Amino acid sequence: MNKSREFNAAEHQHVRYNPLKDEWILVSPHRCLRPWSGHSEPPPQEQPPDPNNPLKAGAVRANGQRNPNYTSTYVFPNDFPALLERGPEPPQSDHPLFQARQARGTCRVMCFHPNSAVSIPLMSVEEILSVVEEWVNQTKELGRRYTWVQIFENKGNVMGCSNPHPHCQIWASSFLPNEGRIKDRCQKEYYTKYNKTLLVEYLEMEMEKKERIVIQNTEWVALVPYWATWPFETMVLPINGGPQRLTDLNDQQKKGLAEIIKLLTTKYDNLFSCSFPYSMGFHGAPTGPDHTAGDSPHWLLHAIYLPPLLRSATVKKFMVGYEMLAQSQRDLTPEQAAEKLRNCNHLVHYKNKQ
Ligand code: H2U
Repeated sequence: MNKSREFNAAEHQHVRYNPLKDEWILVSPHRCLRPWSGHSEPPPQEQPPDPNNPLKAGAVRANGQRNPNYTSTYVFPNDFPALLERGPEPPQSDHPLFQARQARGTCRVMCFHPNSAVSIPLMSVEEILSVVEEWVNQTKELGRRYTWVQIFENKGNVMGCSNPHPHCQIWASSFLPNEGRIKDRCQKEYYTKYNKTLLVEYLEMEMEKKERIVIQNTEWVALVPYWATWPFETMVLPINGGPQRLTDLNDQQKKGLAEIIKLLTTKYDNLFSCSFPYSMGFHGAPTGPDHTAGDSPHWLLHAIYLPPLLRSATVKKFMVGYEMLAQSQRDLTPEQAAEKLRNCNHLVHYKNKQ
């Protein structure tokens, strides 16, 4: 260990600022000096696909409806939606401690592929491109009516994913949820203060520093954010043109997004030789009748991957005690996580190795 008093981010405890959320995170890299073999443990046993999975092509769902024999992506209304299109308004209170507002919305499930045995990294770029195109269509359609369209994929039991068929969910709401509201405020404040888009400037600096970049192509960069909270958290950012929403993407950006998603998720799976669990999703400028395209120069569209695994396929990071009661904490630095991911094979998936 470097015993000198000079600060070294890879050795010495410090807190880092997340300007997107106005939050701090405690980084404790000295705890990584605990021995870590770095080897991969055997992956958890994967179950064979359930022939009656309700998300499969041709299967009967919980509400008795039969899915068509779809061959690409397929979107259907969630049979157990958390948000409904209509509902009575809650009574208004004039007391600041008892505020309630109306919440309207709709929830959909989007199957990525008819085959239950595949996941995004095992799909072809063309198949992932169909997913990207459907994400854009859904955002376009729902964004006309709703303020926020949240696309998210929960992958793996450990993330509470209830169904192993490759799919994501789309929840569109009449209100700005907390994450979107805080990011909107922080980016707006930054833009007002510096006359620059926070994430455009951040990406420029990251591309110069190159310390936290995991992989890039001509259109996108995947990096571990300086302020990452989850051990192998990444953000995928567009290099060109500053798209604010998924609906701003041109054909090249859509194709590039499909490519980088495949490469990044292949790295993830290869890191611990397992189907890497995560929650991922997109954040872009708010939508709805109040927000017309191009009116949010403080926003840059980005994807976020939040995976819980820490040391192996079976050792996950818990965000519990200190994290729940004080603030997020990590051991591995974002730079170390980026290096590990950079060094992972992204061309051959471990399941396809000879
Ligand atoms: P998760 O795996 O991320 O939980 O998503 C699966 C969703 O699919 C879940 O929200 C829905 C569940 O409500 N679903 C249906 O809408 N119909 C079904 O027949 C099974 C599951």
